[in-house]
Amino acid sequence: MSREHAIAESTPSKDAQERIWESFRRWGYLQANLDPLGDLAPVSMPELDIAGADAESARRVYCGSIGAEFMHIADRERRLWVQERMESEAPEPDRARILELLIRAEIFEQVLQTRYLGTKRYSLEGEAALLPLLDAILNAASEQGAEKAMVAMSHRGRLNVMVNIVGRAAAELFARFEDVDPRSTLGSGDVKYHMGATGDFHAANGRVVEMHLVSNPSHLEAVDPVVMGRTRAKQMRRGDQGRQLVVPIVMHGDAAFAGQGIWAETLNMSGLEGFTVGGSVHIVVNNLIGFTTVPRDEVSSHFASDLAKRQPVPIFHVNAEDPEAVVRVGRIALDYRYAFGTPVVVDLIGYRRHGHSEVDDPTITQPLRYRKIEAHPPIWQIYAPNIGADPEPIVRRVREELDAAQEEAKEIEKRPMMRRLPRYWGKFRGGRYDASLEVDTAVAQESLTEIGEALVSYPDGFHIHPKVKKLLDQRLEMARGKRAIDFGMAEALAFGSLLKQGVPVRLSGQDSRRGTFNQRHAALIDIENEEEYVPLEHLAPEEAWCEICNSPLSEAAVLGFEYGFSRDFPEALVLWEAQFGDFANGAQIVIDQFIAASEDKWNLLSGVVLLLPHGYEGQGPEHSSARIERFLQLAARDNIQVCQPSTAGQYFHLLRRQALRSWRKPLVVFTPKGMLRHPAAASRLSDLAGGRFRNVIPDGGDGSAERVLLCTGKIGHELRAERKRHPEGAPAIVFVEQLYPFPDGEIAAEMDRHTKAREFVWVQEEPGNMGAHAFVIPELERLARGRSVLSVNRSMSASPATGSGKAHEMEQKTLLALALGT
Ligand SMILES: Cc1ncc(C[n+]2csc(CCOP(=O)(O)OP(=O)(O)O)c2C)c(N)n1
Repeated sequence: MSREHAIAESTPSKDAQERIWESFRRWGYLQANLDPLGDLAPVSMPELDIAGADAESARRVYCGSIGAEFMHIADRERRLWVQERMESEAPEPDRARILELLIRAEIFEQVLQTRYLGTKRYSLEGEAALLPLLDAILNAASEQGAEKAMVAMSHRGRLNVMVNIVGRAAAELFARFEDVDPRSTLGSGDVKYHMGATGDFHAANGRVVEMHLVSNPSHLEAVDPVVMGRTRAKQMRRGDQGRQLVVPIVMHGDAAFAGQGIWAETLNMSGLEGFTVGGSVHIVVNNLIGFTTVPRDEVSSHFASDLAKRQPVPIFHVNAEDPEAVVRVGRIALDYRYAFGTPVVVDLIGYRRHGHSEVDDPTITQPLRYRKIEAHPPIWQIYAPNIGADPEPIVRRVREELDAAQEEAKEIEKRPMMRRLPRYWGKFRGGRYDASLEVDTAVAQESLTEIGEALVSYPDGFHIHPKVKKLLDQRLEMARGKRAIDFGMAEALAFGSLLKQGVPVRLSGQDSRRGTFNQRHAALIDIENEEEYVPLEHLAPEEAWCEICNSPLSEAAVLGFEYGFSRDFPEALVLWEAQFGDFANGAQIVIDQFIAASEDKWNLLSGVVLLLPHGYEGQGPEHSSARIERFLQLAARDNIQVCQPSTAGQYFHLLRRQALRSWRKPLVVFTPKGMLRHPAAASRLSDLAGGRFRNVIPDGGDGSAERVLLCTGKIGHELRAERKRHPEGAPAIVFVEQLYPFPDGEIAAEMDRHTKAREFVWVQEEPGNMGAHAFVIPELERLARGRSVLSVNRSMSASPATGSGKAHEMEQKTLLALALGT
């Protein structure tokens, strides 16, 4: 071998050096030392079987306690940013602070364990480094100018975080371990590890970051879109700087992160204009177990965090037993969020010292791992000698503090912890309905015409689609009272009039800008250049803001987001639209756990509106029913409103009522499909210029009918049309426009008015086991005072509707014939 050759081998060329480093940047995380217990074995990577000084340097950076996954990010600037941070010297950590937090985390759990033996607390032990991690993230956030952190997390370590990071008093928490006076909470409230909390985080720079830990249900990850919606609302309240000022931080379990689809849906929304919050920080509190299930049964890939790689999001795996690395990663993650406005993931790999909860014995399912864990000391006992510190005085001090807090807890009144609403909720209220809430929802005819004219206008030179032009021409006639108003126009006038009154409007749903049924056309599209013009945004200089967004093809996350948004923008009309009402069941967790129950569980209000296209039109099992029965089953104590407006005018008043009343209750609206433009459902301009939403609309008769048909929605129009063909002894028809809160006074009055009526018949298109039947019949029987109550419906069925158009028609005919006795 020549001398030159030997030199070339011992000092690789720049290119060769670069190739070595590139290998470690790309694959190093797979061989990093990430698991304190060594169960997550490094992956064998031939690409990293390299010797030499460069390889050793690169290995130190990329295969130590931090495994950085970032080479899947296409944007070079972002890769270089991570590379630069990884390859530069780690800043000097505040070791005393780290030790203090590690001790606080562990001693807090130990005190709970000894004082409240047998109570579930979902200990953080084994992942105590979460506290220094959050501390580092929040300190960095404060330096970036954050004044508020919206924090979401599930059960694991929640109580610990509440006290040691969010800033709630330990005494207050201990008081709740003693449970509450049961008389104060019968039928409501929630367990302590689901409740939200607010507090202050005092950053090292002397500033305060307001902490808002969001209330959440047991359903793992369901809170993800909610916290994003809430963050977006809080950011919008703060104007242009909102994304800098409010930062979301979300913690996930490893099993939930890998398994729950709603999180994947939420992540997909992160870069969309209508939904972005300018990036979020995610922490997988990865104890390599989910209840009793080990990683090989919970995730198909090496890391539970792999889902995040669907997007150009960096993932930092870090060994939870190297707290200095943890703190370093926290800072990098937070800074990345601020630099690029995308999500970022920290995968904090530790273990779970006890069972899933403390009453669970994990040695039954993982005997070997738990033998290891039992012999493993708590992290502070490892870290303190490493940094040459004596932990005992700190341990003693923390114990004394907690002992004092427990004494104090005995004096605290044991009432359920219900949330107090922020100041912007001052004008609004929840609770039971009362008539004094009603407001005028009519809009003067001239104003409607003026708004209507603006709604059909677009800039000079805008190339409008001929079909849209025709629709706008029709809308102009509607605005001028020369044509009956259809649902699309009624909605546009409701939105437009609210915006002019200063009420913001936000609507999202699949294809909602145009409208699934071609009925909305909120955005006009120039056919030459696809530029968009939204007339609702150009009504008047001082109008409120308006966002009408096409959503991604998700129900759970989008509805969760809008629910969250509504929670922090009560003065706005916030709507979510399902493509067809059936699809709302994809969001059932959000409906059950947040929309129906959050006032009851947490005293948290929302005025979110669900628009659910509903009606039997022969389109098959999945495009017919928005499952009225499900919403009515969820209804109790005036928790939601369930309505089906049968005319455009009713829809107009209903939307305005929702925004203008001070009562903030979720509103479920069954909206029409085929009836959207049907003359029978159209209204006059004067219907919008006068009156208000009517819960009950009697149709026909002077009170002399012998039969009274009660119904809701489209079937009422069909009954009317059929009745016209058979006028002999025709029954009266009563449209029930609001199903919940059930308008019993108005229905009773209508029943009483029909003194000759022998029977009252509930008529519905849905099978007998669906629709409003089960809810309405007992109510009608109660009000009928002995007169007979019957029903006409499709026969009981497992699926909502037939797949055959012809069968549908036959069924519908039979239904009408039975109802009308023809
Ligand atoms: C949607 C949902 N399914 C099931 C459960 C029941 N459950 C509660 S915790 C848990 C395990 C969670 O494991 P992981 O996400 O890894 O968090 P860890 O408890 O280990 O911190 C399960 C299955 C739940 N709460 N939510």
